[in-house]
Amino acid sequence: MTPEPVEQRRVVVLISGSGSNLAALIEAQSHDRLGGEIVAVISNEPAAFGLKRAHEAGIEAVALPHREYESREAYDGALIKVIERHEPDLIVLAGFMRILTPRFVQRFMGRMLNIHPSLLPAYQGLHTHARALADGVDVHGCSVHFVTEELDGGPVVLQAECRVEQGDSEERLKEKVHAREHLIYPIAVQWFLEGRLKYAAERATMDGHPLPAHGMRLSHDDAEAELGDESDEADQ
Ligand code: NHR
Ligand code: GAR
Repeated sequence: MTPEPVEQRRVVVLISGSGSNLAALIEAQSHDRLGGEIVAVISNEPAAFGLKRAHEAGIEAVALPHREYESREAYDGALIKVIERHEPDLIVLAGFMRILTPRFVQRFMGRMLNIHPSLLPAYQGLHTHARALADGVDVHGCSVHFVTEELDGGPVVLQAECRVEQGDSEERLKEKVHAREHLIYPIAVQWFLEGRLKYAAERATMDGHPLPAHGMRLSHDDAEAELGDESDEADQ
């Protein structure tokens, strides 16, 4: 008997900029560590470098400039149409810089992840590294969370810590956090696509168990051990 062909899980990635997280996801996919296939990359910024990365990887790259729409509602309506053409199982926000309307979020609720450059619930919103430095915190990091209507407020899945060292500049801190983002995002995506990670009753569950409010957390030392002294190739 011929086995049933295995349907690949389908991922659409939304970006606005460099797309280094996208590169980490593409890299994971190329090693069969993503649990699915990136079928399209969409950017609201036509000049985003991430669109080039997608194109070079043979992935459909779509520029959908928000400036050409007269309202957020109109833009999100157009975005929904493009996304639905690709019939995704998961939508991944990877440095996507536009706040999404309630209508958009409701349409894809429970199958949309974001990576945010802080240990949520600390430093929701923008300029997270500068704010962490200004506060003099010892520990900073990043979080993968389900996207809900509440900006950066959806249930957290996975975090990675990063120690803030004396003299760290905003740029240096951003680099350290990026390396951790590139480590944890492909893992969270794989968990979702394998059906282990789910969104249920406004919480994230892993293997059927509700996760704590801050999700699972990779400590600074564990992250360092994982990263070793390999350079972070995705971060260019
Ligand atoms: N949309 C919803 N509904 N919920 C979330 O949790 C979202 C979201 C859209 C994006 C990413 C988020 C982040 O990780 C994200 C999470 C953009 C802004 C913002 O203020 C804030 C948070 C995030 C992304 N954007 C401005 C706006 O008016 C534009 C800023 C710019 O273009 O530079 O949309 O931090
Ligand atoms: C990442 O650090 C991501 O956490 C952050 O933007 C960067 C995108 O980098 N996201 C936000 O700030 C969302 N508001 P990338 O384009 O190289 O992946």
